[in-house]
Amino acid sequence: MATAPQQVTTLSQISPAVRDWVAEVAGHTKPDRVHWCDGSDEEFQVLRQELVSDGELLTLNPQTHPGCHLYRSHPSDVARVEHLTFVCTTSQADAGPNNHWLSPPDAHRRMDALFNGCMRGRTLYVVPYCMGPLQSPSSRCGVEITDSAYVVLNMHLMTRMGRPALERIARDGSFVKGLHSTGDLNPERRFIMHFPEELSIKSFGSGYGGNALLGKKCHALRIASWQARQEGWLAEHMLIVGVENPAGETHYLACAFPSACGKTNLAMLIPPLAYKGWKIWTLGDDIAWLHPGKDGRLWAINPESGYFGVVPGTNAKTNRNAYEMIQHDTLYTNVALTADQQPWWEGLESGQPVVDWQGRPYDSKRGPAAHPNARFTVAATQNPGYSPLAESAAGVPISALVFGGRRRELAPLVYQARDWSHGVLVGASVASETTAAAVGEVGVVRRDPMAMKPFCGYNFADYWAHWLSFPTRATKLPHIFHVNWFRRDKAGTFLWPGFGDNLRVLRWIIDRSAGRAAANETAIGFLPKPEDIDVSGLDVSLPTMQELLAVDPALWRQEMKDLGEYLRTFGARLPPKLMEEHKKVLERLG
Ligand code: SAT
Ligand code: MN
Repeated sequence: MATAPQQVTTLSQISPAVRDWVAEVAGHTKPDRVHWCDGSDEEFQVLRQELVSDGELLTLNPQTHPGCHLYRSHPSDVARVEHLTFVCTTSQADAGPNNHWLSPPDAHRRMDALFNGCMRGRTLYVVPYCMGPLQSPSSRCGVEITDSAYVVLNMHLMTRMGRPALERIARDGSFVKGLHSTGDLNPERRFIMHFPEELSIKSFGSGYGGNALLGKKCHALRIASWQARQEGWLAEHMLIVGVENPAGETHYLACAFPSACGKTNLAMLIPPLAYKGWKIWTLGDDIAWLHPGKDGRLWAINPESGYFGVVPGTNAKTNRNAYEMIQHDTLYTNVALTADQQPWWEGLESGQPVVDWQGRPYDSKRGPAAHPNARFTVAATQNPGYSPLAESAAGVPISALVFGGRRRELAPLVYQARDWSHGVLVGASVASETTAAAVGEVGVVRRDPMAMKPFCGYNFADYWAHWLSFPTRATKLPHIFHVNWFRRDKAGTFLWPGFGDNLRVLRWIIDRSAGRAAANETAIGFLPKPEDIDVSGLDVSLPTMQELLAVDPALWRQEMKDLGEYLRTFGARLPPKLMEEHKKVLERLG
């Protein structure tokens, strides 16, 4: 195991800035050992075996689930903690009302006290990583220092981690510094702090997902969104999917939905049986970095190389590819177990839970067997629909951007914004029922503009102004759409089947983008007529389609009023153009 960087690569390939920073952190946190990760499979296996020997990881049934392991996080540490997540900019206004804020000196003081000596008795792992294909000019590197081997295993699967990243950092000259310790997991001593002006992150007291895998939400969204604004691109909470029709024409869509609203399922969609010859190519399931290309289009890369997906609900019917992908070489977090050590979760549709996610004998009175935010971590290459273009340095050209939320009422199945500026308003208006992905009440509708509420590393008002600037940066911008798979009737039943059948809606979106589908012009944008969405073979009646595609002016006036109130909380920094778009919709509603 590499205890010094020159055991990973030659001295000339090591950035002195990385070496000095690691030495400084080690001096402060006082680990017993330092391990520089080379990113090799051997390293992954050794670390995994160490965790198994320590009892931190459980080997799952090797006959049914070869290479699969279960990790149980602390019961108080099972989701992102938005109330403990801060953006620390010199001026509070730069962080905006959408972020918790502390001044950088205050935040550093608080975090440095927590980190002081916190790695005594532990190993400090140095994890150099690259977000995006190693050869892509759009990619950005970082180094995460962590005292959790579980985090290292996740970073190995989720990012391009190890020697090549360390070497690229020496060439790039800059990198994001991410310092992480699980500390004592005391929720009172848990903070996730971002310093976008310094390109650094400090995270203490959690070992879970977006709190601890610093390449993901902390770097690839919060810090990257800040950098993207300065450099003229976009870092978004979007899946990237390619849809190939039977004629062999492929369109790439980037779609933003809040956490746990089906991004992984949409990115890995299985076409309905009647859709012979249609193919779905997954580029990414969570994050997209979008750059204006020389040809005037927006080009997307996925900064990640793995999936950290919600397990409950995954089965051969809802997402066959995801289900098959997680039968081997998968790291499970917080699922239940069957009597023969197979992973089990609600919605699996076979087997019986015997041990719950906390390791206790399963008792239905205590709630679900698997935690509702139980996750799988898996390399993206295990997905049968993984697009070879996910490794392309240039990324893929985007035909349409799609926003959506989880809303039982109001938002129709699909509508198209009138133009880019109106599309920015549509994105800013996204609202969704909260899910188990973050600590807090579940099922409450809240504004989640562009699905970035928990992830935008700066003031939303400036973010919308940045979005509105894109017509000056790119001449062939994609069309913008809004979808809602989650409409329900009065009895609470879903009106739309969702999952694979969402392809029927994507098809209309693609045809609109290609200028070959009709639409009704309404006050909120362009909507398909019921007959424009192919429902052949589906048990969805015409009245249901009419309900799914209805725009009720009274309800929408109320929605626009609420949206106006929300937007005005951003005060004087709000771009006037956004309020003009808002006014235009209200006028059209009459
Ligand atoms: O815990 S994560 O932030 O990585 C997952 C999510 O909330 O999308
Ligand atoms: Mn996400």
